[in-house]
Amino acid sequence: MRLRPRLLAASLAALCALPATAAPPRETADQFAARVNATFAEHFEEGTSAAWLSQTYINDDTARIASLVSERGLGRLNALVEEARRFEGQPMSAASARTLALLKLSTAMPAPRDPARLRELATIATRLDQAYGAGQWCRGEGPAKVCQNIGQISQTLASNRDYEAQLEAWEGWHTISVPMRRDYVRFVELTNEGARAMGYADTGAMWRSGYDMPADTFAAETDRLWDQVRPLYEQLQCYTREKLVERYGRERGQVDGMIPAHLTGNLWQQDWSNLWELLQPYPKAAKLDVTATLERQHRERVEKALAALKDPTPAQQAEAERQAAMETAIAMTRLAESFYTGLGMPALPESFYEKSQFLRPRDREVVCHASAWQMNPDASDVRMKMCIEPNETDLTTIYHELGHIYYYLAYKDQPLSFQTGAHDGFHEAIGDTIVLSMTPKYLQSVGLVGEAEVSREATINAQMRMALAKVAFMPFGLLIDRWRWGVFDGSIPPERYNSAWWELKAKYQGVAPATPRGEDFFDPGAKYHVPGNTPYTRYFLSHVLQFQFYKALCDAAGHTGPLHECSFAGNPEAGRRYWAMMQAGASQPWQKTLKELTGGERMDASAVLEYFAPLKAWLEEQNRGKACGWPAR
Ligand code: X8Z
Ligand code: ZN
Repeated sequence: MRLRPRLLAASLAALCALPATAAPPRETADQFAARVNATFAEHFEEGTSAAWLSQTYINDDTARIASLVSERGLGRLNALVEEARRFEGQPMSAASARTLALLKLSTAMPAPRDPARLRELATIATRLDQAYGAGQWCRGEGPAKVCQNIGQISQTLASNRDYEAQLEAWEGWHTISVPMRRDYVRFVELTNEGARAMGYADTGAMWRSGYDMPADTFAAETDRLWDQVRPLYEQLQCYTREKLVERYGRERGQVDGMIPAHLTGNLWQQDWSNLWELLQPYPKAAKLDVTATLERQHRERVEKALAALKDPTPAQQAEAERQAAMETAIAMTRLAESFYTGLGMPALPESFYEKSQFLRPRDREVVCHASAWQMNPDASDVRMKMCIEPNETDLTTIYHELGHIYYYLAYKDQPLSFQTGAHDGFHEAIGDTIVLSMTPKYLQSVGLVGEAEVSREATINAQMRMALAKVAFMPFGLLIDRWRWGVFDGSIPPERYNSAWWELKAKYQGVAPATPRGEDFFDPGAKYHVPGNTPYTRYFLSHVLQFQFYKALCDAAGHTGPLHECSFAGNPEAGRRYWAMMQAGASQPWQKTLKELTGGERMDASAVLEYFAPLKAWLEEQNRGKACGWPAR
């Protein structure tokens, strides 16, 4: 998350920044901007350390410390924002003006000024975050009680194609958020109070203001981009639905033309890669089973570790398996790192490997949702936090997280207030752009798939593989904040939280629950970014931007031929241009940064459409004669 950690880091640092001392009597605006940066720096590490601990050791003590640090930080931010008003209209450098403009936006959690309500907000936010991290689905009572965590539930959805087993797992995970609802209602009231005190209509309006353009213009931009990609998504939805109908029958394989929520191999229907067996266009052409390779490599490590032990005790056996899991996770991370260093970027500091969390710990609860952290102002301490399993999704997530990490490393010499993405979608797009370069040829070159085959069938297979991750995601990337924008502006009141959620799921994704989901549930809370309060439109934007970045870097690498065939792996010129973009951070409006890389200053999905043109034509052919679409669109 932009880094939700980074964001969090920025906000905490920002906040923690307010010195108790009064401002110098004749401080100029430029001096004030410098003081903002200095106070950010002074309090940066207490914020990141407290947040890191509360996510990697979930308990009441770490919650207390994280809440307290957050409370102080948000209080300091409020004070700085108040002070900044003194400088409105005064002469100052362009950089200072930008620092002051970014100040209010340095948190996603605007806080009330009233100290009691500020404390309440900080406490609720930490509690929601930890509740998600510790979330478990339990059945049975007493000694017969059996619980599953998100990793185990996700594994069922990923690999078990039995209708009932998937439904049970999906419903099971959605029990974890029922108790969050009360806290969330209050959370909304409190952040809205904070947003209004800063001059915004509500928290959603504040979030929409972070894009170097008026908030309303920004909202309209997201509509425009969605209109560009919707026809492609609708073809994919139709094809997938029909395959599910073939597999489960018309009664159970669809709901009013929509895809049943528990049948996509993913808890939130945001990534359909796990349906590969069902959806692969040409089963006989080029195998692209990266997960199978990673699993095999992992099994070999386990066998090797076990072979070294004679008559191991169960404890020794568990230890050997754990060691092998760690080796696998590190090998996957080193592979991702080598893509970046292959572009000419620096190696990760050794401390990254020492301090990151790669596996789910065996002795405590943690937030497993992947994230990347800049722990200190000079980015000498950067970390990743994941619970890595040997599969393709986790591999691409590592490439994604390292995108955040390399952004931190690239902009570390900027003043702290510019040490963030050109906008948050840029931050999310860095690693994903690299994932687009993971073509069958690249995968073969790193030993993850066999001989890369060149044929129309192989192309369509490769395109489908990408589309199940990227195209399937797009409406999901949009709808989370469509829901939150409505929640924050009051058009979705608490008594409609769940029904509005499913209306949006229907409208954008063409996805529906198989069983009734009334207001006794709180299904949005079962998605990390809602209890974690990470804005989500960034991921939608990223899914557009990453194709623009990719195209520009392919051009820089001298690629000719169809866009989807390009990999800029190992190309120093692409690496140089990418790094230069990242170094700018948020020091200038994103439009300028985008122009420097791509030549254009608007976000635009035409590169998405260019990339997927072969698949779109193929899908249209497959869907011919089918009644595509769904009434709730
Ligand atoms: O949250 C993430 C990353 C961390 S920034 C793992 N992503 C979104 C999600 O998982 O919902 C990456 C893609 C979308
Ligand atoms: Zn991310």
